[in-house]
Amino acid sequence: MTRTDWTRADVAALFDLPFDDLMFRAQTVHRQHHAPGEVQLCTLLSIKTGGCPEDCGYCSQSVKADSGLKADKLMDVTAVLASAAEAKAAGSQRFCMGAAWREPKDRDMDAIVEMVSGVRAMGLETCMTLGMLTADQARRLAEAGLDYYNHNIDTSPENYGNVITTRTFQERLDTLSEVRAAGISVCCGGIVGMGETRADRVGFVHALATLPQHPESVPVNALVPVKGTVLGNMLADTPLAKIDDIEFVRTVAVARITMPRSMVRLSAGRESVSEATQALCFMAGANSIFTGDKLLTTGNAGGGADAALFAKLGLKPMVAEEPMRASIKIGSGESE
Ligand code: SAM
Ligand code: DTB
Ligand code: SF4
Repeated sequence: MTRTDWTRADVAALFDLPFDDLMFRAQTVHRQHHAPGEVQLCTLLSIKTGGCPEDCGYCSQSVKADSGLKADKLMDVTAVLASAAEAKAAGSQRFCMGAAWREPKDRDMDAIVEMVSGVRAMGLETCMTLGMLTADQARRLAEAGLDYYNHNIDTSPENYGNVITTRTFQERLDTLSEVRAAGISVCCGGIVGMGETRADRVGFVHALATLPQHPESVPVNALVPVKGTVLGNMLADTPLAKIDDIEFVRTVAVARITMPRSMVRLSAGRESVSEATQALCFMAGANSIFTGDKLLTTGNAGGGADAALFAKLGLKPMVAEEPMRASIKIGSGESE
C-alpha cells in the first residue's frame, strides 16, 4: 500500500536532509517504481485562451491580468485533432488540453467530448483541464474516455488565499473528488517560485501526499513571470523571490519520495531552468516533461532543445503502452 499518512513534520524532515542524502533516497525510491532514464513526453494545447473570470495571481489568462492577451473562443474540434496529430508525430505520449474557464458550460460539453474521443482514437493519452466540474460533467468526460484530469492545488492551503481569491482550496479538493468518483485519473500539482516560504512548499507536498489516493501525475511548475500579472510584476520588482535552483530540486525529490508511484512532471518554467538543474531534477525523480515550443500561452524550450538534452543525459522518451496491452495476458488466451 502506498503511504498517505505523511505528517508535515515527516515532509519537513525530508526537505531538511543533506542534499546528498535527499538525492540518494529519491533515486532509490525512483528506481523501485520506475524505469530509470525514461521520461514521458506530454504536449499542451490551449483550446480556449484568455478572458478567464478567476483571479489566479500567476495567470496571463485572468481578466484581472493586464497581460495584453486577447480572449478567444473554444477551438474547433478539427483544429484540435490536427494539433494532436502533430504532437503524436513528434513523439508525445499524452495530449493535454487546457481551457481558461472557471468551469465548463454545459453547452460546451458536446465539443469537449468529441475532442476527447478523437484524440484518444489516435492512440494518445488524453488529459483535460477545464476548471471546476460537476459530477455530471466528470461522468461525461469519463464516458468519452478521458484518461486524466488536471486540477492543481497550486500551493499550501495557508498560502492559497494569497494567490487566488475567487475560489477556495476546498473547492479544488471537491472537484478532485468528483474526478476520482467518475474513475478518471488525477493530475494535480502546483507552482513554486511564487515568493512562498519553505513551510508553504512543505504544506503543498504534504497536501498532495495525504490525498486519499495520490495523483497519478504531479506537475511541478516553476512560476513563469508574466508581465501584467500580480506575481509576474512582483517578481520583476523583487528578483530575489525567484526560487533557488537547489530548493526547486529538493521540492521534486520530496514529491518523488512521498508519492513513489506518481509521474512527477517538470512543467512550466523549464525555459528558465539550466540544463544542469534539469539534470538534477531527473536524478531527483522527475520523469515527465511538457515538450514542444509552447505551453498554454507562454514559451517552452521546444522539441529540438529537449532532444539535445536527452542525448546529453542519455534519457529516452517513454513509449506509450498500447491501450489493450495492459489488459491482455500474452499466451494465456485470456483477458483480465
Ligand atoms: N483554468 C484551469 C484551472 O485553472 O484549473 C486550467 C488551466 S490553468 C492555466 C492550469 C495550471 O497552470 C494552473 O493551475 C497553474 O498551476 C499553471 N500555471 C498557469 N500559469 C502559470 C504560470 N505563469 N507559471 C507557472 N504555472 C502556471
Ligand atoms: C500544469 O500544471 N501546467 C500546465 C498544465 N498543468 C495545464 C500549464 C502551464 C501553463 C504555463 C503558463 C502559460 O503558458 O500560460
Ligand atoms: Fe483561469 Fe486557470 Fe488561469 Fe486561474 S489558472 S485564471 S482558472 S485559466
